[in-house]
Amino acid sequence: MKKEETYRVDDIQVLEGLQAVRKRPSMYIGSTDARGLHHLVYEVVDNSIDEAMVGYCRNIRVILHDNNSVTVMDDGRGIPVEVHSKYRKPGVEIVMTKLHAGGKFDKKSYKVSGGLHGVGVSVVNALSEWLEVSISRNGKVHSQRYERGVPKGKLKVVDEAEETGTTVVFMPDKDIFPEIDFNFDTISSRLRELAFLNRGVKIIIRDDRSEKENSFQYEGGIISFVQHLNKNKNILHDDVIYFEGTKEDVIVEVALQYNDGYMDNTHSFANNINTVEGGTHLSGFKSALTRTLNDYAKSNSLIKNEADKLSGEDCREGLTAIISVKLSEPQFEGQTKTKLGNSDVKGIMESVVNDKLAEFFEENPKTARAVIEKAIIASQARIAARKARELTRRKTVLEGSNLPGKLADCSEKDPEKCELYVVEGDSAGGSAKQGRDRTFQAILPLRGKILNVEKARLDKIYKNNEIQTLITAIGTHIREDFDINKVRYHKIIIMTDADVDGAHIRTLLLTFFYRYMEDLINAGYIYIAKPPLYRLKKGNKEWYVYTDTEKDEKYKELGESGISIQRYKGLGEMNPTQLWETTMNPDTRIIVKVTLEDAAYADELFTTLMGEQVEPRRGFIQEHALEVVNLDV
Ligand code: 0RA
Repeated sequence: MKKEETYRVDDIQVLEGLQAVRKRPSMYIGSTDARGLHHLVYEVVDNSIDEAMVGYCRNIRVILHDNNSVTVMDDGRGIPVEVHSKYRKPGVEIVMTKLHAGGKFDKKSYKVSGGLHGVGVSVVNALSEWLEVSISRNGKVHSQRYERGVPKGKLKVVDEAEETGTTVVFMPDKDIFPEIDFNFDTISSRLRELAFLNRGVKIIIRDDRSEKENSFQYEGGIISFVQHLNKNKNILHDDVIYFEGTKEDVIVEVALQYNDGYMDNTHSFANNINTVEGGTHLSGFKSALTRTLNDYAKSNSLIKNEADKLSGEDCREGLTAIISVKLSEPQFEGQTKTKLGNSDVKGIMESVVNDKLAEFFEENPKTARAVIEKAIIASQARIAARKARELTRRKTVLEGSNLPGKLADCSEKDPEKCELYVVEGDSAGGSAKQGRDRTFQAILPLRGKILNVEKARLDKIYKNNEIQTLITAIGTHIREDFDINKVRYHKIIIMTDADVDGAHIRTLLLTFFYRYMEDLINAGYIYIAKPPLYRLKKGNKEWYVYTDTEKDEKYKELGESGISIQRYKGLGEMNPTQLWETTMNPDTRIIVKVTLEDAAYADELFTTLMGEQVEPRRGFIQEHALEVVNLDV
């Protein structure tokens, strides 16, 4: 074959590869909604992070531009520009146009390749209206432009360079993504996570649209991460317990610190990917933790007989932990490809934690004692909770699964069509009952504030009336008994007043759902109703408006004179017809789905809002009283 022909064959393959990406983008980035769109940024950043992981890059900068293009810049070695002997093209062009060509030059790097990441920057290229890459390397700046993945001209030298590094600017293709609006907070919180996970790397994000800017750099790495997660909690010991180890080329890092709360706040990562479904690293950690605590407790006579053995849950009550592993060929499994499957990692993690935690306890007996006393109390509470739970379940069996008297149920029985309005107060509950469409809308009025589950153990939660009512009405049970197949409504809508008390009750409810029925949120069944703030009237016409901005706009449109305005302070001020029209009629109402983009952030949020320390909470509630803070994306 002549040279020209091999060239052509390669080019055709490249085009076919990128064409496949454009044809079925979801196969490569999961979806083309906001989530998929944001993965483009993460993919490019991951490449810079890889460069940082092998020790060559210290600074990464992300810029969100006015026109929704994005710049990702790093000071790594620069993508190779040298011509590749087989493909007869500069390395960068291969990286940009061939699927999975990312780590080609560098076998021993811990490539991020889990879930939706690690598909390669060529996928971003294929899905961009245009992309420009500039590389500073070998004393020159080299630059090339692509449109929808196709090179527009060759790689050219455009300047002299003193340093090295890579800059990628891309414009997501509107033919692929219905919305190309990037969310600063979403990207920012992922970048912060990456900065925690990669000690010392400085990551700056700037938003040209809003002039917001954040800079993240943590010399403490995951120690800083744990301190950050515990910052509003009462800690049981001052220093974060930290260890790292490398075995069979797997790097293991663990940081942990106990607080006086009741939740397990452990987050696991593999190659910087948040393994929300857990996996072998997490199970290795859990079993080593349980074993080490029990061994220490036994040998120091803190527990006497086999029956008092601490369970895994006892050992993790009030625990905040980050476990992070880096390995060269991670296997990601599970529904969302966020479960680490490599079986050897369990033993590696276990032996690192067994050895080093036991050693730490021997050297720090005060901390060991505080941790184990906490676990012993947890174990006693667990036994009490089991009794309470058995009582609740027996009651359900004896009395049949009687629905609570306060619930005004709907007549439809297919959960998919049914909605449950959880309403603040009896008076609004009364209006909602009269105003609703009873075929598919059920109403559950809640009296006063519900129990703050952040500050109560399971046994108390089982005994609380409002919570029992909620559990029975929804039908799924909670925690280990939770069964999503028993859900009675596919829309559970929280309807509270648009004031600070309403925001508080809403947060109490969200905290309960997050801590005890998290899969309802994951399934997308939890919503928040947005009642109007005002009713405007001019002549015999009237309008409901939902925000102050909307109100101002309406005023401009109508002129100031002759308008009467009513501000709704509470749902109770609306009569049943108004409540139906504004907040319950599916054709006109506004409801917002609650999602959990970032579990670590959600935890922080709920701790701040509902946890022990009063001062940060006050600031937070005032700051965010009337919005749901990142939960509704
Ligand atoms: C492969 C090899 C080398 C660097 C990179 C890839 C690299 C890729 C990206 C993507 C964004 N920033 C990046 N920085 C570096 C190094 C080859 C060598 O110099 O030996």
